[in-house]
Amino acid sequence: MSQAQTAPQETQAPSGSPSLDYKQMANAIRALSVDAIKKANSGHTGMPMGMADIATVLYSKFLQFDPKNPRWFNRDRLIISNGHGSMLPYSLSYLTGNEKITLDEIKNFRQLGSHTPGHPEVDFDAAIETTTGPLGQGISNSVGFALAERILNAEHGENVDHYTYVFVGDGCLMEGVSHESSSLAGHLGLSKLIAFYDDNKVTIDGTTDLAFSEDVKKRYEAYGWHIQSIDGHDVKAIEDAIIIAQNETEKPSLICCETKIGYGAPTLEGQPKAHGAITGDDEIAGIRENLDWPHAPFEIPANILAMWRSLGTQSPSDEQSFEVDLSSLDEEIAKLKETIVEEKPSKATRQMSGACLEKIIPALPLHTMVGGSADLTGSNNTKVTSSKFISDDNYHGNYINYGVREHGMAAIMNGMALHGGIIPYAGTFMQFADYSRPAIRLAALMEQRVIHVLTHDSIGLGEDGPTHQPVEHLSALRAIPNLYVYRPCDGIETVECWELALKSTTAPSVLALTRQGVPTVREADPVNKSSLGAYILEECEGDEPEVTIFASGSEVQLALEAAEKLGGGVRVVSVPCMDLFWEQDGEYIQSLICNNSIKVGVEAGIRQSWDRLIGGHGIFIGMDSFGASAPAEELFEHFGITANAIVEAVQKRQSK
Ligand SMILES: Cc1ncc(C[n+]2csc(CCOP(=O)(O)OP(=O)(O)O)c2C)c(N)n1
Repeated sequence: MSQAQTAPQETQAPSGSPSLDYKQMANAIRALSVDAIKKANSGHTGMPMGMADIATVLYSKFLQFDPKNPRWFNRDRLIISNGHGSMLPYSLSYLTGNEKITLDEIKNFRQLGSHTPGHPEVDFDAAIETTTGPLGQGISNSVGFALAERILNAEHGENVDHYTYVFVGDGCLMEGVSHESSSLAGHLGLSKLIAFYDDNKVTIDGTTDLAFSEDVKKRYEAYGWHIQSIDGHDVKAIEDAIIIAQNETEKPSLICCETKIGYGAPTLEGQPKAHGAITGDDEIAGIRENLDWPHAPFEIPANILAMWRSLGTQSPSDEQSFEVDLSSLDEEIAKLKETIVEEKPSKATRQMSGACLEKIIPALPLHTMVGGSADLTGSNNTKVTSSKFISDDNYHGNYINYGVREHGMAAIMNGMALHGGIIPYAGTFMQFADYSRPAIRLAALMEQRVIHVLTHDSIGLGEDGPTHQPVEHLSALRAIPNLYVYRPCDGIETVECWELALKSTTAPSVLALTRQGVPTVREADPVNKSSLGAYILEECEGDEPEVTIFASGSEVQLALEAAEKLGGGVRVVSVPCMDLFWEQDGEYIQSLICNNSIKVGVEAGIRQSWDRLIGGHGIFIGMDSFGASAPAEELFEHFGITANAIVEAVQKRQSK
């Protein structure tokens, strides 16, 4: 570390504010990070020490934020994609006077119940914009933030007009999801997205040349980004680069910042070993000496703290609300249900979903629902007549061509939901949810209203074959906590499930929809029965059922057929959403599952999530292998998912 790098670089701040010593301000981040990680005896010291100068310049000279109002809608967003460096944002929140991240929180880093968990977990009050840690997600979220900002700006002008900044490391840029989302960001010309690449040439296993030899700058240039390269410890260079990124390009910006991981550490600076927790007493003493930081652990000198506390702006007290407005939803839902009951269509639930969107979307303000598809628009039925495409020269729209980028799409949707003011929804085939699963999981963890329209939900898609036929997916998706998996059986349930997904403000939803036609089985009913998760669709004769057939989606019609063939003692329960069913009160749950009837579960997927409903002794009619390529009806016969198969299995059990 050269002397020049430790020398204070001061500038004159506006009158009344202290003049800023950027180097010592950055060293405050480094010291807090070292002290918190030493105390927790775990964490990642290298990144906050390497990126501290960039963060200091960004906060001091550019970032639009109000420390007293971290939820200010028009604030700039800063996303920390290399989330292992979580002590960087926590230090920034504390230093700038965020009320939630106190010094005690810094001292409680990584402890149970603290607001300073190991990796950043979305917490708007703490100025943490998104949950990161799985590398590549944050930069992809940032594309969603930047896109949401442009879309809302097209409608609201200067009231929504801010930058999205993102810190990324080598790991993020290696991950495939970042390739997908960065490519789309370039295509859409998201010029208010500015990424700082922590180009320290170090990951965990060693130096990046072990596995990463492409020219990242050329790659991003090819995506349509504006590229700069700077010394990430040079205050002036950082400032100049941000000014250029803001003013001299119409493209998203990648500022490649050459940094030293663990900057200031006597033996570990620049070494892969600096990536993790630096805890050695000698090394830490050496850091204090090198950084000219003689202060005790967790002590920030008053003059340095005053510099940090002078930053930020006061947000306007009369900011308008950008909450989504669903006030006209109920009326549209009621009308849709009436029409379906009258017309009794035998259409695929994906078509009924399309018909539902056709009415709902134009009834809501233009940007309430921003849809899209990973190149399967016509199959997913996600676009409606009133949908307007978003492009690099027109953000005044509500439909995105995501291209064949399922994972990027899901992570971008998370960013849009986190930004606020928009409900993102988009489609692909259910089988390809495997590609987007990491982002779906994060939406659930972050409690974000993101809606995945997953069509072609079983062997019922037919001839495309086992590569495209989901088998384990329904159970696998149900396994994600706080994700609501809806599998409606007809048009009415489809509308009800859309209503529930749209009103679900603290969870993402999956709508599992058929490719093949299904009959309308529900009668006129103003009540949203799907909200119970499972409900009696057809009651048995007598007080107690002899047989209860639980079924979801396209298999509900088979359950009804089987019940008719079996005669009076059969109750049919439709199960549009298991997750919701298990949230009902105990009495209701017991009323459906605690009786002596023979229990049958029917779903063209694996048994895994059904045992809790039907018990270990229940009969399951479904899949236990991959599917096959053939017309759908033949496949249902071939795999034994038919009304007759249900009847036979029940009769066999009854005869025992
Ligand atoms: C998807 C994913 N894979 C693996 C990891 C584990 N991991 C955390 S940091 C890291 C290396 C990241 O290197 P870089 O981005 O260069 O960070 P730096 O070493 O500069 O801090 C890895 C492999 C992870 N967090 N996420």
